[in-house]
Amino acid sequence: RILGKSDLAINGAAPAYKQPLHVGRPNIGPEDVFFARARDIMSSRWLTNNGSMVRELESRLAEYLGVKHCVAMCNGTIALEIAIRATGMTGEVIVPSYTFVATAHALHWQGITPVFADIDPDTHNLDPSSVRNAITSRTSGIIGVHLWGRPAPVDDLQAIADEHNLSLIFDAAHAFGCSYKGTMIGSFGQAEVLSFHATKFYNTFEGGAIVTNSDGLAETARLMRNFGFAGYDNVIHPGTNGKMVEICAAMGLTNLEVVDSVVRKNRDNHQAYAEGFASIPGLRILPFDGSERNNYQYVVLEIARESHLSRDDIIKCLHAENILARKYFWPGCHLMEPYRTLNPTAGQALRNTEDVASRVIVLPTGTMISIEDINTIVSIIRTIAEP
Ligand code: T4K
Repeated sequence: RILGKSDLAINGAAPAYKQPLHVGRPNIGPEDVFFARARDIMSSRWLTNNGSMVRELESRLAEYLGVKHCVAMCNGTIALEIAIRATGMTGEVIVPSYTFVATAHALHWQGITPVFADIDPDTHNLDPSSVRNAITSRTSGIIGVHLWGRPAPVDDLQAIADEHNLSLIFDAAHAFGCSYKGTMIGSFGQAEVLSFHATKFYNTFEGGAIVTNSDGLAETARLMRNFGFAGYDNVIHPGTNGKMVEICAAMGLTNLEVVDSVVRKNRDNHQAYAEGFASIPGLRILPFDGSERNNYQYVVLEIARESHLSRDDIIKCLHAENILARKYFWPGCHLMEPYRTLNPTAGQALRNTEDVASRVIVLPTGTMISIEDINTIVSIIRTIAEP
């Protein structure tokens, strides 16, 4: 129990937790169901290369998301790389800097320059006017990110893409099961890219997918995922190895069974955090739009600009208690290498990105966190916040 400052681990007390409380603990479906599928894989002797579990997962996911095609991949980063190539992006592509570095690396890895645009500090998502300012004669596309599972300004970005004849895809790594204006994320832009990494709302151990309503793009993505093979010995396209293995698909099929219960748990956790912080001045939990579908996977605590509290002091204090809160996505990609040196910001200062990245803490949630844990975390932060 944390009653006063002397109960805090940074002041010499025992930590609140003996074992670390992590952000990003995997949400997992019924183990017996998974192991039964694993046994089927063993007896079938079909481990990868477009196996039956991958095909079943693809059709279940496409149906769930209401999108025509789902092409499963080994992870979200390779899926991004393939989507970038399949949509013909070259030269420069505009992305937010306030995202996981994979969004930028997927471009740089392929010799394309990620040009960073700033965010709207209220939504943490791309600011369309900054995107407009970043367009040059070399720009070929835009990658919007639905950060924290909260939709990017889809309509505005589509309008800019149409006006300037640019490709538009979305990094939907955080947004499985979320909606924009009532339509499930997955159908926007030319394609959207999902991540099913262990830490995501929905996981396949590692994994990802390109989802699209375009027959042509889906076909190209399928070719690229498997070295360009169109049948035995017949290579008709450049490609790589982006295939999802059967055991990952087995995990995906199993975890689909608990998607609704994980949303409920995440929503309850989110609400408990929001209520807990409502009475602490200068702190707020970034809200989700209750009229949309959300996965509530990220609990983002924002420290007000004018607050006397320092984000890094709070993190230090939580880590001392074995609560491993994270500074996602500090400091912003443009301040990480190689981008810090290359400085691809089209001359724009990314003030909102740097400001938000210095004031955000992501807190533990998911099926492994209890309401009691949340009350403990809130009371520790309340104690730190007291004068
Ligand atoms: N685009 C965006 C916007 C993304 O956020 C990501 C991935 C991608 C693209 C790329 O998708 P993938 O290629 O990853 O499919 C983690 C994840 O590795 C990464 O997938 C994710 N974003 C990012 C937001 O988080 P780190 O560097 O924070 O990972 P790490 O090892 O520190 O683990 C995070 C936390 O999760 C720790 O507190 C430990 C806990 N954890 C982790 C694993 C793997 C577990 O409890 N169990 C586990 O099995 O990047």
